[in-house]
Amino acid sequence: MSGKLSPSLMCADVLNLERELTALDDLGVDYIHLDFMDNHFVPNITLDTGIVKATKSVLKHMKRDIHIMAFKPQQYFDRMEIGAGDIVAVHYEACPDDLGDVLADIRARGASPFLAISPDTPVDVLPDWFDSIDGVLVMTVYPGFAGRPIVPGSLEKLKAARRLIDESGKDLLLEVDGHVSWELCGKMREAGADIFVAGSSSLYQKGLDLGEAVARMTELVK
Ligand code: S6P
Ligand code: MG
Repeated sequence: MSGKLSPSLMCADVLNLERELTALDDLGVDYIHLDFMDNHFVPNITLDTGIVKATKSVLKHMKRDIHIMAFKPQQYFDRMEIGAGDIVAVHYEACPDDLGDVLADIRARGASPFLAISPDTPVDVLPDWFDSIDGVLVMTVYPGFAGRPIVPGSLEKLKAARRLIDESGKDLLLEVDGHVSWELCGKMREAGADIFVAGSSSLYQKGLDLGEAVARMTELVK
C-alpha cells in the first residue's frame, strides 16, 4: 500500500472548516485527522464533539481519522457518531483500567480501533493489543499542540513499531503524528509508516497552494 495523507483539521483555517474539508475531499485525500482533546489528558482543547460529528455531513469519500487525547474516551463516542469507516485512536496512557473495553466498543460500532502511544510510552506495550486493533498511532511530538519539535529518537521508534507489527504477522497500519515535515516524511515512510498526519510542518505552512502541497507530499510518502 502506498502512504496515505491525513491532514490535521486543527491546522487548517478553522473559520472555514467546510471549505477546507471539501477542498481536501475533492483532491482525493484519503483521511482527515480530527484531534479531540479534553484539557486534562493534554493541556488544550481543539475540535469539539459537535465539529467531529458535523464533518460527517460534508465528507464524500474522505474517511475520518479521529484522534482522541482524552481520559474516559468512551463518553464521547455517541456525540461524535462514531461508526463504519472511521478510524478511532485512543491513547494507551489514557485508559489504564479499561483499554480492552474501549477498543471493543470502537469495533462494535463498526469503526477501526487504533492504539495511540505518546513519546514516553515504549513500543513494547503494543503487541498485547494487536488482536484488538487495526492500527497503531505513534506520536512523534508531545501531544496537545501543533508546531512542536520532533522528539529525538522518533524514527527509531517508528522502525521498532513496524518491526513488532511485521513480526506479529498481522495486517496493522502504522500512523505517524507530529512534526511530519517535508524533510522527515520520506524518512518516516522508510521507517515503515503508512498514514501521515500533515499539519503546520507541511501542508499547512503559510502561502502554499493546497493542491500542489498535497501532490508533493503524496509523492514523498508513496
Ligand atoms: C497534536 C495533534 C496533532 C497535530 C499535528 C500538527 O497533539 O495530535 O495531530 O495536529 O501534529 O502537525 P505539526 O506538523 O504541526 O506537528
Ligand atoms: Mg493528532
